[in-house]
Amino acid sequence: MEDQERFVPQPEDRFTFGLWTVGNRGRDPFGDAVRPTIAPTTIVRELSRLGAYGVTLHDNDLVPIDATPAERDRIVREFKAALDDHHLAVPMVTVNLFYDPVFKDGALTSAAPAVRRFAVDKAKRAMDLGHELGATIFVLWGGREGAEVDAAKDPRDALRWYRESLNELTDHIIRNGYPMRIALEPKPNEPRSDIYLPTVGSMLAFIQTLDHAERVGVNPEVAHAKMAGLNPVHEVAQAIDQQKLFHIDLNDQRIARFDQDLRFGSDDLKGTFYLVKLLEDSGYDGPRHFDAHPYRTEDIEGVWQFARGSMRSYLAYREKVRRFHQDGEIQAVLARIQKLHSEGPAIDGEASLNWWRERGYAYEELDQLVTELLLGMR
Ligand code: GCO
Ligand code: MN
Ligand code: MN
Repeated sequence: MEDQERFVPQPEDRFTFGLWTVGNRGRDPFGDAVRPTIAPTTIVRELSRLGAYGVTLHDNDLVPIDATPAERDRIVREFKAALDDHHLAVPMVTVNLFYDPVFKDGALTSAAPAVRRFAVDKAKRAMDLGHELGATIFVLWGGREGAEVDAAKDPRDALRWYRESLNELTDHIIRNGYPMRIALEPKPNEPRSDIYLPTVGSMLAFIQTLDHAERVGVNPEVAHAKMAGLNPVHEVAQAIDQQKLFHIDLNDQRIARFDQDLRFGSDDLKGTFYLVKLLEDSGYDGPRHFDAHPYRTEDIEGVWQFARGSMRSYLAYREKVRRFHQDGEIQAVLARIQKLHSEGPAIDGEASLNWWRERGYAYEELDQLVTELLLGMR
């Protein structure tokens, strides 16, 4: 295939973007917006033109929190018309439980029953909206579910409220007959000093305590794992191992920084390669969802460059994975390593252990080949 064609995204590649990603206006804690608002229907048109499969949204990315029922219906109708016109899907929706000041000390884990009630009802309405748009995945990111002052709230209470809320949400799905599953998104901190259930592992353990564990999985994010100092590939692998990878947020992040939301694959080449390799080799067939922000330096043109670049990079990494599997030298080293393990001396006491003590594993050779593959030398 021609180089140009090979990296042109197609709907079957299942690339999706949140309305809030390309729509991000570049606000940060130190400065105001640098870009105008882009209408959701414009985002739909542009993403479709660029070859994306779908778009995702928080309830309030589309419908303002104070919209009347009539306004809500009109907005949803116009949005659906744009989706139809441009053949874009909405595989996932989520709920904003972090922006409204009412959530400043948590939504589903607020100690105030009235706040928890409002949060659960808001999430149910977002599920209804999602179902109306055809979404089968509901992401829950508990950005405000955390603490600065542990004296104020017993974390065991917070977990109990979290569990009760989630049980009510799975009941809502089941009672309405929605073909929908929930994907919990862990993050260690930001905006809270510490967020409850900060890693994929903690989420997976918590899910087992829910009434309908089969309906709940995870939505790991590259940046969140790195913020916790973890290896995102290992986090995602554990989710796959438990058949709980319901969705994924792709972006990039430097270790020990604030939440950067960098363009997918733009910083950590080797880490990204292994992540794409894992997704492709495991047969993950869910959306490849980008949750990142264009740099604050960009105008609208830069926003579309960002979207195009995210998808092109995924395809370029995928191509490298293909080459990895086809590269004679890499495969020969792998075969040697495999042979070493299968044909090395079996368990027969000290003699065999000494043999294994002295053995080299050829991982230097393998790693150099991977490095050269990524540097375009192979
Ligand atoms: C973040 C999160 C969010 C969530 C989104 C979907 O760090 O702010 O990654 O972008 O993914 O709210 O629930
Ligand atoms: Mn994030
Ligand atoms: Mn995310």
